[in-house]
Amino acid sequence: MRTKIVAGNWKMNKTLAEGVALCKELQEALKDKKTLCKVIVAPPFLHLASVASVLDKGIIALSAQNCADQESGAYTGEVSAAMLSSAGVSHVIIGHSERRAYYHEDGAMLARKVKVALGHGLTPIFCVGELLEDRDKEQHFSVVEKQLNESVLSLSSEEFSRVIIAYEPVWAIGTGRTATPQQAQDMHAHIRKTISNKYGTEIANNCSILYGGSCNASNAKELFANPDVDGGLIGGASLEVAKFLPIIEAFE
Ligand code: 3PY
Repeated sequence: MRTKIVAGNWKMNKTLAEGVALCKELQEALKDKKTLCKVIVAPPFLHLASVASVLDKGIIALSAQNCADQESGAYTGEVSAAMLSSAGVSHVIIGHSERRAYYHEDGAMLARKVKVALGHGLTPIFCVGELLEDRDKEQHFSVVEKQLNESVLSLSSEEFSRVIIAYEPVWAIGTGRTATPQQAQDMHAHIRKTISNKYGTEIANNCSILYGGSCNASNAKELFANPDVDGGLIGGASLEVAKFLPIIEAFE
């Protein structure tokens, strides 16, 4: 049975005090619950060390939203994988479509980020997803396959087995539009097949593939019921416990 996961991507939201308070409230709500999935939160960089000091990692794991593609040195404004690891971070989101689009992160740069993250014991949550025009041209499968090929499919089997994949169709991010459960299942099955072709069925079957893109309390159950959807990477709905908790509880 592969790990089911619900991860909250806070993006650039919450002050430091609000972020720490949100984590404490979420932890309190989860403390005595038997959840069927692993819960991860991904606050902004600035919040990570403070959040780490109040989190019980057995209840909530901590992720960054990005990391540098270099080890260390003269890279003003960057945060390295080693720094994240030293602050108690265990996961890092890499290749979110907002980073690809607004900060021009390409496949080669993302491949370096994945490698550096793995080298410091971090688990990459590697994001893929097509634009609406790709889907309209029926090129969504090939676009996602290319993103995988460019950045994660040249890892060794041992390295790849530590990677989580998140499928986030760009047309569903921040738009209120969600992929239908069938669209999500079809893409997740395609991703798993692509992984299997490269690394074999065992590694493919053990890989958690999350759905992201306007996933919320009202659609999570239907999305997560699909055999190849192993949970969600949640944007806006992770910013309030009342909205995030029902998503965590959506597994049956
Ligand atoms: C969204 O749900 O909008 C996301 O981008 C999650 O990463």
